[in-house]
Amino acid sequence: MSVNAAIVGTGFMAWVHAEALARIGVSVTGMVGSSPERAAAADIARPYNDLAEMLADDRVDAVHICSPNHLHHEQSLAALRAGKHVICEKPLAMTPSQARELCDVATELGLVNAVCFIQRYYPLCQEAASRVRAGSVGAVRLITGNYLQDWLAKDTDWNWRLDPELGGSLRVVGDIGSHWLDLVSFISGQRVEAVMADLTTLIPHRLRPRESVGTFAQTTSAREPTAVTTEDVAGMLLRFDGGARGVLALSQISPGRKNHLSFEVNGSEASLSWGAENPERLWIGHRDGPNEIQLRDTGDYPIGHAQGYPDTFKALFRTVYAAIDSGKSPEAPGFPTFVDGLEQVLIGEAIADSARRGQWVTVSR
Ligand code: SOE
Repeated sequence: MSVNAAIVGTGFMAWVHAEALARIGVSVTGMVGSSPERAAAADIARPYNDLAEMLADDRVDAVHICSPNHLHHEQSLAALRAGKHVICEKPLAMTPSQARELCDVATELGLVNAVCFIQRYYPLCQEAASRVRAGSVGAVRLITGNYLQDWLAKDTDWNWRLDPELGGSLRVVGDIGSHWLDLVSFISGQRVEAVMADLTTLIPHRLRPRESVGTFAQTTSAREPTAVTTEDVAGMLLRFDGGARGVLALSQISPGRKNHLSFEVNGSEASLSWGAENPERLWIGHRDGPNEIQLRDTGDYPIGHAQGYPDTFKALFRTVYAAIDSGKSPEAPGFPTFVDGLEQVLIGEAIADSARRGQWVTVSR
C-alpha cells in the first residue's frame, strides 16, 4: 500500500498494531513513546523524538494512538489538526465533551477516523450480525454475557489502567466492557438506551510497583501500598432501544479467565452464542429442531486453520486503510469510527451515574 502509518505508544497495543500493519503491507515510519529512550527500547519502529516531530513528517498519512487513555484526546486532536487520519485505541476520550470534539474535528476535516472495537472483526461475529440483519434470529429479546479476565486478580498485580488519572475513573467498564457493549450493539442492531449498574472495587489496596508494568506483565520491582478506586467488577442490567433486555458481568479478577468475552443473543426465532476464547464456533439454538454449531469458513485462513485476536486487527485495518488510500472518510464507513467511540463514552457516563445513584439511568445523547 502507498500509505504510511506512525504509532504513538510503546506497550502491548502498540506492538499489536505494528504487527497487523506489517501483515497488510502498511509501512510504519516510526513511533513515539513517553521518551525517545522508551520508544527505542520498545524496538517496534524507528523512534521519533516527540509527537510534534512525528506530526511534522509529511510521509505519515495515519497515526495510531496506543498510549495510556488520558492521552487519547489530546494526541488524536493534534494528529487530526496536522491533517493525519487517526486510528485510536479505546476509550476515545475521558469525557463526552472531549469525544464530541474529536468527532466534530474529524468530520470538519474529512479525515478517516476509527476506534479499535476489534471484536466486530471476528468472522463469526460478522456472521452473527448478518444473521440478525437477515431476520433468521427474529426479534432480539435478550442479550446476556460477560467479559472476564484474571490479570489483575492479585493485590500485587498492577498496570497504569488502575490509576484513574491515566486510565480514567471507570476501569473494567471502559477497558473491556466497552468492547462487549459495542459488539452486542453491532450484532443486534440495537443501542443501549438505559442501564442499572453496580460497580465494586474488591481489592481496595494494592502493592504498587515503583517501576511501570506492561499490560498482562509481571514485575519484581519494589512496591508500595496504594489505594485503588476503580472497579474490579461490574454487573449491569441493560435496556436496548429495539426492546431487548440485557445482563452483563465484567471482571478483571476472575481466576482462570484470561480474555473471556462471551455473549448469547436470544431472538424470537433462534439464539446465537459465541466466545472470544473459542472464536471458531458459533452456536445456533432452535426451539424446534436440532441446535447447530457453525464453524468459521470465511476470513484469511481456510476452515480448520485457527484465526484469532491478531487477525481482527488485520481485518479492521484493511477496511480503514482502504478508506485512507482513497484520501477521505467514507460517507458510511463500515468500520467503528469516533462516533462509536463517543457512544461508549456516553454509555460509560450513564453506567457511572447509575452505580453512584443506585438507579436506572438513561444514556444521554
Ligand atoms: C487489557 O484488559 C486488554 O488489553 C484491553 O485493554 C484490550 O482492549 C482487550 O482487547 C484485551 O485486554
